[in-house]
Amino acid sequence: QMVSQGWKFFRENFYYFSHVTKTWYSAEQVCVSKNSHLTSVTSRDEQEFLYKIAGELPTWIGLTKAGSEGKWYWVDDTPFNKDSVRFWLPGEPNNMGSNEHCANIKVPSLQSWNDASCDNKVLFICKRPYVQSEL
Ligand code: 2F8
Ligand code: CA
Repeated sequence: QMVSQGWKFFRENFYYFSHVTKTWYSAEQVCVSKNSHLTSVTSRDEQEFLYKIAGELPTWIGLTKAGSEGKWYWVDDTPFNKDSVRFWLPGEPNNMGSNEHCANIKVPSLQSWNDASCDNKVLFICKRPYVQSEL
């Protein structure tokens, strides 16, 4: 039934690289409609896989801020804490204009994350776990 059409497999997960631009939340809604979430990034290898496919165009990932303290968290509920890998561009996150609460992969390099306005429309990446029996 080809449930993985259009998805790329990498280390136990499938990834969907959009060809359309969306705000961060609309992108997450698209991912949820596909039984997934905007991608988390939990290793250097995963970050390398993602930025190489994203290329030169800014691409939302599933990192956003919550609460009065504005703490960063992964929308797929992957823990984001002191032990977590992070791949911010030098000088980021800078919360420019006090209105940058969502993260994207901005450039094709290991350190490539930028915080930007969640209302910006850019490409996005969904991620869902591989479940036994599909491929
Ligand atoms: O120089 C870094 C700075 O570049 C842009 O602002 C000029 C980015 N804005 C957007 O991506 C919308 C800032 O987030 C970034 O910090
Ligand atoms: Ca920024």
